[in-house]
Amino acid sequence: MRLYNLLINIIIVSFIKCSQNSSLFWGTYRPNLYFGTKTRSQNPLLTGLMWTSVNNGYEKFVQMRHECDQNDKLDHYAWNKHNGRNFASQTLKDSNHNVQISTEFVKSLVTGEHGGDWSVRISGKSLTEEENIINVIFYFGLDGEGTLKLENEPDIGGNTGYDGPVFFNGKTKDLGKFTIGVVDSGEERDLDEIIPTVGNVLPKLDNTHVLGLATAKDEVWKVKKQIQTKIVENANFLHSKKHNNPPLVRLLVLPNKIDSGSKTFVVSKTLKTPFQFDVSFVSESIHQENLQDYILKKMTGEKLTELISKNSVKFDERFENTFGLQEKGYNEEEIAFSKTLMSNLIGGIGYFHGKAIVDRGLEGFDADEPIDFVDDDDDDGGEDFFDDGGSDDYSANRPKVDPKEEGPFSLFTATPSRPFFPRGFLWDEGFHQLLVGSWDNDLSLDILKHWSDLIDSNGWVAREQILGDEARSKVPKEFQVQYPHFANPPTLILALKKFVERIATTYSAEGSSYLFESMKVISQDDPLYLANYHLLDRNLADEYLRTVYSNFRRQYFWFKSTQWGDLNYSGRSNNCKLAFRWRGRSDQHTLTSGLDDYPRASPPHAGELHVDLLSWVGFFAKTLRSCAIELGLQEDVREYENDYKEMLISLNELHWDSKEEGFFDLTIDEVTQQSKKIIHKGYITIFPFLLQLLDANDSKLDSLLNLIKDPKHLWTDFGLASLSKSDKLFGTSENYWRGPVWININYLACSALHYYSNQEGPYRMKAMEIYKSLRVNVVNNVFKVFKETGFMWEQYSANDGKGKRSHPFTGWTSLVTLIMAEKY
Ligand code: 6A9
Repeated sequence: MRLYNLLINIIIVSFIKCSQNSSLFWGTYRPNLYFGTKTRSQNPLLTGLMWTSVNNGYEKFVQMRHECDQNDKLDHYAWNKHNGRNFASQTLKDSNHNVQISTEFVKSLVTGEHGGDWSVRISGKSLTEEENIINVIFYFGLDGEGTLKLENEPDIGGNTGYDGPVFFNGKTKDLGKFTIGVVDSGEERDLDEIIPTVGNVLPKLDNTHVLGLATAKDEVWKVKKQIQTKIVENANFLHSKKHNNPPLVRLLVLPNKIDSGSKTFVVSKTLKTPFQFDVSFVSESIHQENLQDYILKKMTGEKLTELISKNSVKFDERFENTFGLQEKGYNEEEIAFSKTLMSNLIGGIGYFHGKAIVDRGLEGFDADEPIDFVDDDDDDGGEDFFDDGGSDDYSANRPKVDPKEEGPFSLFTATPSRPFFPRGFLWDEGFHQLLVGSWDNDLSLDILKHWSDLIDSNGWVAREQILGDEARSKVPKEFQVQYPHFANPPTLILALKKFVERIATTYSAEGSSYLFESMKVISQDDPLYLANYHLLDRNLADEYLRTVYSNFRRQYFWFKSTQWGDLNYSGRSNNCKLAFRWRGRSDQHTLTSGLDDYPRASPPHAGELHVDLLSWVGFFAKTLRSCAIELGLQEDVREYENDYKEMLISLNELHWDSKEEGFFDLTIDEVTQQSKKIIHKGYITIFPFLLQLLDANDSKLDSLLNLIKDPKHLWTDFGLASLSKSDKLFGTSENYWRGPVWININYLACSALHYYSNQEGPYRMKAMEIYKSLRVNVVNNVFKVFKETGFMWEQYSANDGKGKRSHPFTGWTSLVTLIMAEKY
């Protein structure tokens, strides 16, 4: 009998598991595009959106929007709501083409095996009184095996196009059989009436035009060029027929030609504002009825309007239940802003598959001597971080250059910035998952699992995940190679820590009743249910934890065995056993630390010790300890406790300076050969505080609080500055981490201040006061700049609070939502 129950349980669990995964099969996983979807599979079906205006001349026409690009100068583009599973709505304001586009995506979670059905509504309106004519293109392509076919009678002439909806059917291993429909749902177009035509050879503008291309595997992402070429060729061809100089609008139309063996279909519409049409994908596996009917009756038009508004209301309710911003007194505009922050982090999630480039030529070499990058000292003080091309040159004695392809690997991850860095970054991701996980536990676990699978057998994981050609196309050659002896802060354990805390709250007396009660009233395909799946059974939670734990443990030992610091220099405390040094430094940069140009010892020295790295590894030990407790691994617990104790000793004895009252890096003086501190007050000075490694009674906490709240040092009206305003290097050179305010570190500061203001101790009230004003400063400034510019930014000026560098930067800047909600 028990065996029977067990069996049933296994079947149920694996069934739910399957729908759990399949609810993440489809998504807006091409964050580098203004809009695009993708399946999480190795032969994905990709879709994408493009638009341009056609009545403003040829020069404007060729500025066709596709990939997010700062040079497009969109006034604004952002997801207003995105729940990560089945609903996403975005607005894109493009005054250069005088149009505002909306993309509203809805997915059914009645999933079957192939990820369910979805629809996206594309709509547009003019930004002025005048109406406008926009060419909108939607394409879908198979990257790999499978077939795709147009179901409408083909347009033999090539220029008439299709009146009414167009349908395609296809079949792949991962998707089974499916149908795609493109259906008008807005007003009639009437363009053929208002735009003069001469002769009947010219394309009908009220019709939809379809091009089929035989794209090769992994080439669908390059399709824009081909499309543009085809349109221009067609325009030239039509023009050559000399129809009394018809207007450009009549000529710039996609030809209706279908290559044999087409893998990509491009659907083009010339539309008068306001316009609206729907694209829908339905999977045969979950339907009995005719799929075209199903698309027309259930997935588009009024039905879709209903689905969108229902999901939108649900999103709002869940957002308030999760973050309680209304209850905290925020107004509607502030709450909408905060939804935008979170939605863009989630809308920045992508799925990447492909090879990485790794140079293992140096592995094992760096036993005692650093093989450091050498700067070519051409610091020109320019704004552009990437100007400093010299920082990646190796010194002449570099033993071997041996970059090789590895993989393919698959990575599901959020991204820091859609136009600039649409790929995974190790230490950014840990910050991202703080917010993702507080919204959707299981989405975060899925991402964390992908990253933990990338930790190699030595315990290393590359800082930048540049997987496949599409991702690589955005990265200059000299930045593509990853090195297996270079680190990056192990922030993924921030996410792991949060998961362990969620397990603890769920299984505490109040927590469990709350979660389980709320789960009872919703169906099992509700996004909220799927979001909490692994928390509904402690065994399942622990099973997950166990799989990732062993990988992170390996990463922990990798840090200890490769990033150790040399304690055998004179003038260093003999009480100390553990200290650390970032490998891969150059004179001006420590890219590995994540705080790229924060001033360190110059020139670099093999005897350096880095306080931020020691803090990270200490935090790592502390977090793995709590994982090991949850998993009942006593020996591991003791091991982390011993390490942690040693690391605290090193922090205090090596890095603390009682005169300067802060924690600092150490190096070896070239002349005296003595150990000395590198005094640059800033983020590094307060790292043990940021990661909550200090005891609440420690007077060092008081010193650091004084440094933080001092306007001559870190305090600004916009958040904490990365480098003290009194430091001689403040604001100098690239000025990347030499002053500007970064939100990830300000989140850590808020979190630590909140923690210390809730701990008994002499500095409690002081921490509380600072906390309150820091929180208000950070939130108000990011909000203000968002209102003024329409964007979230990579960093904010310490002088005037203005947004700086990449934008939209929707990675860790989105942590402002957690600061508003006071979720730490
Ligand atoms: C080089 C240039 C289009 C720099 O957010 C990602 C990282 C952070 O992890 C790091 O702490 N950013 C911060 O100092 C951006 C780094 C991007 C490097 C990409 C290729 C491509 O130019």
